[in-house]
Amino acid sequence: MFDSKDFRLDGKVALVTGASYGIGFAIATAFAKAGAKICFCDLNPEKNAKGVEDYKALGIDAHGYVCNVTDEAQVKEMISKIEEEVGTIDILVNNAGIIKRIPMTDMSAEDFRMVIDVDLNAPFIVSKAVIPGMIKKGHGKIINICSMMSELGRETVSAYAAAKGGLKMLTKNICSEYGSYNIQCNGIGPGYIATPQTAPLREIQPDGSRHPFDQFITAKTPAERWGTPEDLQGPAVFLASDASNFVNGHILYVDGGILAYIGKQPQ
Ligand code: NAP
Ligand code: GCO
Repeated sequence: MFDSKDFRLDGKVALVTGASYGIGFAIATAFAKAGAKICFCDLNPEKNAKGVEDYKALGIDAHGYVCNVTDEAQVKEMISKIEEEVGTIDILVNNAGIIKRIPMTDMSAEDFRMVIDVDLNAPFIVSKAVIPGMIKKGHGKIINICSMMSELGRETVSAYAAAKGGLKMLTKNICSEYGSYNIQCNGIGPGYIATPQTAPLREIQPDGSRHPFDQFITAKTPAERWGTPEDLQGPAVFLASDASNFVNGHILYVDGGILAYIGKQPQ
């Protein structure tokens, strides 16, 4: 029987990686409004401390941790601290991510590996660290932040596309391997969202005109605008809540329609 309380997250412990600002901050804020206790981590201690203050300003008592999610020892230490200080994690969002926009033949193998490390290896490392606790609790929700680049390619983003395509398949594999433990692992594939990560693609040009990529994206998006981090809040709460208990291994694209659209015909 449908109950709107199924969309609530009261008492749940959520960890959102990379959430002192941007998409992670918006998702964690929505989880808090739905009743969850919030833990988040970032690399930069100053940004992390500012994140704690920004949550506080919204009335949210968030627990901030400085942790490099590519480092298995640091991740294990953070998960133990969260278990002691807040409780066993019910909801994990693998959100921390980086991009390097470099043509493939100019890109060093080291840069390629760094992107794969943060965008693909880290979700493996953090998921691996929380799944045993979820199995003990008898339930768990993992949300991997994928991308348009889980489906599409474009110039300069070979490492990012390889990582986000891999993350889509890691999502399906976690679902396959741990679905029988009542763990749901789904992905969210944001469209083009206005955050620091995409700021270079929206820079105003020296002649005052909009960046050509900015114009390209609004033309390619049926909604005719960039997404905002807030556009991801409802979908994330849904995938974190009991309302989605039979949704597993799914990638929910939140893209204003980009993936459905062949693009404008030339005038
Ligand atoms: P953002 O503004 O650049 O924020 C990225 C966050 O990840 C920051 O909090 C950063 O922390 C953290 N981070 C990076 N490397 C880390 C590491 N090794 N360990 C811990 N934290 C780390 O990015 P965003 O635009 O909000 O994107 C968030 C996620 O959505 C990413 O996975 C991104 O690929 C994905 N995404 C973004 C878009 C978009 O259009 N913006 C679209 C689709 C998918 P520090 O500041 O401390 O480094
Ligand atoms: C890029 C962008 C993208 C977006 C996003 C799209 O350079 O094309 O940064 O990759 O950030 O992931 O969904």
